[in-house]
Amino acid sequence: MSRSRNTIAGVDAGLLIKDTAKLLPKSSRRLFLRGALSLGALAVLSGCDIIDGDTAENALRVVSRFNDRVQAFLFNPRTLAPAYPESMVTRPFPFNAYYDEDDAPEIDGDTYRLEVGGRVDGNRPWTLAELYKLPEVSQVTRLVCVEGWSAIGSWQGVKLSHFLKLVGADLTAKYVWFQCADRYSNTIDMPTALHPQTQLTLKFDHKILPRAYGFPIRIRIPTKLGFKNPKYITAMSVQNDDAGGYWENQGYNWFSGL
Ligand SMILES: Nc1nc2c(c(=O)[nH]1)N[C@H]1C(S)=C(S)[C@@H](COP(=O)(O)O)O[C@H]1N2
Ligand SMILES: [Mo]
Repeated sequence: MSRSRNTIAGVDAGLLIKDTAKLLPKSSRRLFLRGALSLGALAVLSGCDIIDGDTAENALRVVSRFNDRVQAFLFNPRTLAPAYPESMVTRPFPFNAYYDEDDAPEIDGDTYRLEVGGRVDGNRPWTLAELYKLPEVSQVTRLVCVEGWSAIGSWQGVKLSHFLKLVGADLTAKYVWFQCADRYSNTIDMPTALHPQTQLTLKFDHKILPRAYGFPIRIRIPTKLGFKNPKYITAMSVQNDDAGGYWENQGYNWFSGL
């Protein structure tokens, strides 16, 4: 892991700067990366009212929020993330979380229920047996982690768009929020939730997800960075307010598209 100077607890400032710089106009991007761009110029670029006296930390947050708006606008709901042949699948698939693999949640599949709530008609818990009966789709796609590694996985499950329609979700709502069995959570925007490759994943390599891979449910979003792919899902909610997420709340760029 790189150990560059942190301005936000738990967040690599170097990575955040590179990320936020991506969508600045080319001319200002170079200046921004050299650290020569003033906070005043940042205020102009971001269209937000930050002035002298504000910390660089706040400026980065503002640019990051600005980028969310730009990225959401640029996001094409039909553009597909690259798919790979099964021969390229990384086995074993690497484990990553904010804790060690030994501390991963242990979930009993027999008593497990997926809570579905918020703006949905069918506000009821789902058993795994019910979920395993839903129409299955498969994808071989790459998971890209901001920490500087990536791996290709073979994922099977239900299209999240299919599941949302099945539970009578309000598809005009802004967000879908996921709660995990650890202290993790994520909020994603509705266009991303409805993207054809966004998957409620139940299997890896056509076998039920092992504990280390996020049993019993993970959400695969190949158009997003790894941290926007929650594992060990226990609840989801369709809603109009942004409930944030584990890393988003610590300053990671909310949209984090690829
Ligand atoms: N519940 C939960 N989901 C999570 C995380 C976590 O700590 N807890 N880490 C995220 C991060 S940062 C990455 S890169 C991927 C890693 O997925 P993997 O363990 O299958 O490689 O899971 C994401 N989803
Ligand atoms: Mo990650």
